[in-house]
Amino acid sequence: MTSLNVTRLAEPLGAEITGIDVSGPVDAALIGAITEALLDHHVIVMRDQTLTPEQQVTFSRRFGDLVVRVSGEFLHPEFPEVLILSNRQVNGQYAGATAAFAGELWHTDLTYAERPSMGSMLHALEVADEGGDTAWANLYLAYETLPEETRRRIDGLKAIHVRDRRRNPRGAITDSGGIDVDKYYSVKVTDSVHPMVRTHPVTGRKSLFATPRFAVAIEGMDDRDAQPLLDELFAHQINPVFIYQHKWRVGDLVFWDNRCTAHLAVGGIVAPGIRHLHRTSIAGDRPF
Ligand SMILES: O=C(O)CCC(=O)C(=O)O
Repeated sequence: MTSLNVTRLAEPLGAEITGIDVSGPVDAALIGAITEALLDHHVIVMRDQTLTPEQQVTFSRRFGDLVVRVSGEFLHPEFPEVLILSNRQVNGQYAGATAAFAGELWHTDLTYAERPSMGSMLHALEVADEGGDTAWANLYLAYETLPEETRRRIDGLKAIHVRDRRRNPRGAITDSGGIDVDKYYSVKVTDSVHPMVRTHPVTGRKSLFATPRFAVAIEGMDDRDAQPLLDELFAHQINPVFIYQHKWRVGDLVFWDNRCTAHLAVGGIVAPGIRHLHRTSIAGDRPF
């Protein structure tokens, strides 16, 4: 078994891996060790990587098929599996998705899909001196620390997950960065219904599975009851004791497990800081 140099970064989740290079051929033993670190720490930061978009796609594919986002905006022209996140402006247009389209609300990736992402990777090509952190929350802990009565209340309930922020009471876009929001959401995507308590398909642990970005309602429950319950769960899941906040370094390749975490683009990039990242997302199973 390949052993990795893994150092925990925070109590609730997050670990750093040094001394590996995933740009070229990666053997099955190393993939196995990275998978084990992901299951143990939920967010892993592989330091000092230099990956072309093609190399990131090749490495990400070792963990499953990749998901291409349904709207064409912000996709890499040669490798559409790569979503570009950037605050750089070229001819008055952003060179990639800004936080309004990638992360300014707490979320778990692609839960509006029937089979949400199992995990995603972000590779930092440029980072700002100040601001632009990403925060992750451990949703196993969020579930386990709910009052017993709330746990009992949500066990068996299902939330309705919606891509279109215009249909989300918590989702108003305040700064679209010049993107036509109506056009962006004109791609029709069927809503998905997922259990609010999810069992991780590998570890068997239960986690809270609803975030403010995508979960807008509870199946079969009147909004007068559902919205306060969602508010309570959303407030609970971002207790600082569940969170690791990552300050990016150039070369970081962060891989997180979407089956037990939520994350947020914290924002606050101080001009003239430029933050430019490439993201890939790996297909997952139907939550149960
Ligand atoms: O930009 C960030 O910090 C987070 C991006 C994000 O939420 C995502 O890629 O899903």
